[in-house]
Amino acid sequence: MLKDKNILIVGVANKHSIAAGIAQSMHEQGANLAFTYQNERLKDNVVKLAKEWGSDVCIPCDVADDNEITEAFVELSKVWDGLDCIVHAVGFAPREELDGNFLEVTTREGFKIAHDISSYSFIALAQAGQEMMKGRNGSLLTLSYLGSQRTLPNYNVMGLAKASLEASVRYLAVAAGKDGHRVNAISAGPIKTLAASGVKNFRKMLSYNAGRAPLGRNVTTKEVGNTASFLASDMASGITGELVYVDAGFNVTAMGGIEEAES
Ligand code: NAD
Ligand code: 0WE
Repeated sequence: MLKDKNILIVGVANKHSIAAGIAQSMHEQGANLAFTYQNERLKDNVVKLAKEWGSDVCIPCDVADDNEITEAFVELSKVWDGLDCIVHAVGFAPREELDGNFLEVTTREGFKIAHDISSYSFIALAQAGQEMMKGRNGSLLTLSYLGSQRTLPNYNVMGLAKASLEASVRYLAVAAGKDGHRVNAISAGPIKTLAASGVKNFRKMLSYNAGRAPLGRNVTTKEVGNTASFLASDMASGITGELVYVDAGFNVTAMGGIEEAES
């Protein structure tokens, strides 16, 4: 589905990352892959994984830094003469923001960081990638979560950042549409990744979601990856500005746990 497509994946930390499931699927679909890594600590992980996906293109890029973003595309343009797709699988808020009452734990600085890393960075990558994507009818993809649309305990300021990210998918779809590019997001169900580790009650959240989802289970990074492959492929040439749920159907339900309610 992705033969001869050049795809940059931002957000691999380890083999459990959603970005790793996306890379695995896109590799199987014949894509040429390149990767960025956040810092030196993650470099060896990413280099080793990239090799398994047939890639030796691994470039440092902390998305908090404009110069690193610019420099990453300078490096990428040395190995590829064009780019068909950017996958943005990055999200971060300071840990203290994600534990406790929203009204009590939210700070100006935490709000700023969450929105900068989790939302603005997608726009920054889209801008920096424009030159290499010219004339290729490319696609931009990001990862969101239901906490953008509904409240749940502790997701807090990340919910606001994801709402902002989803709105920017729509604005970017219009802005990049004039060049023939498509912009979409996948809203994934909860998955045990590095970003999820250390989140209070995450195991409980997984079993809560599995118990209430129409499919009666959680999703895998590979399932998210397969949807990413579809959205990046020409099979999805009519889809842009869209949010696709890959969550075993959890988001369409309500009254979960009714069996346990008092009558
Ligand atoms: P992960 O920890 O494997 O990936 C998060 C990535 O963000 C890491 O690779 C990390 O290096 C990168 N990152 C953070 N700050 C960065 C910075 N300043 N510069 C560059 N990279 C930075 O976790 P994941 O769950 O795979 O997260 C990927 C995306 O999926 C995130 O946007 C997350 O919000 C979203 N998501 C996760 C879940 C879940 O339950 N795991 C569900 C829905 C959506
Ligand atoms: O988007 C995410 C992960 C968000 C995240 C997680 C962390 C933990 C470690 C962002 N920043 C940080 N910063 C850290 O220091 N998810 C969808 C997974 C997730 O995270 C939650 C969830 C779910 C689901 C946090 C609280 C409640 C639910």
